[in-house]
Amino acid sequence: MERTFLMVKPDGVQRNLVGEIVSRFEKKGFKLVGAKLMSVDRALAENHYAEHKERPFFGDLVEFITSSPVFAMVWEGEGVIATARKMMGSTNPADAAPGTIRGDYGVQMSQNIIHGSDSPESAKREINLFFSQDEALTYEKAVERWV
Ligand code: RTP
Ligand code: MG
Repeated sequence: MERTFLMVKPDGVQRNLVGEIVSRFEKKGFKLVGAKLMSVDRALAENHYAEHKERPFFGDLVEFITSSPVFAMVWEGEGVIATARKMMGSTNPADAAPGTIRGDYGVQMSQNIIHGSDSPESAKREINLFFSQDEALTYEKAVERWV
């Protein structure tokens, strides 16, 4: 079954949005298979955002993501990578549709509350970067029969 890496960024944790965000993905019908509150060190941040290394905002992005704890998660379900991105909304909260996480709670590009993997390749890479094998679980949920 498909898996994705989602992370409530420091602004989302500080603003008490962890529960709200977890709730949205639970209610949608996805399965939480891994989660932890953690600090991101510089090496992990630079590795995670390596694709943006040459961009002018890279330094600020690394500074921001290491500034305060994040809530890292692995979610499982049919089409979860693309659907989670839709539920998050556009990168810039100013452009994100109401009803999406960024559309409902964000104002600025640099504080857009949540990260989500953008492809199967990045999902695999990011899950392995943030979670050890035994931290992402495999288990049955009775409710799956009803979703
Ligand atoms: P993310 O990786 O955080 O889930 O966001 P995303 O895929 O929607 O956007 P991406 O292009 O991967 O950019 C990563 C993060 O960098 C910040 N950013 N700032 N100032 C700028 O022009 C700019 N562009 C991107 C955003 O915080 C974005 O989430
Ligand atoms: Mg991205």
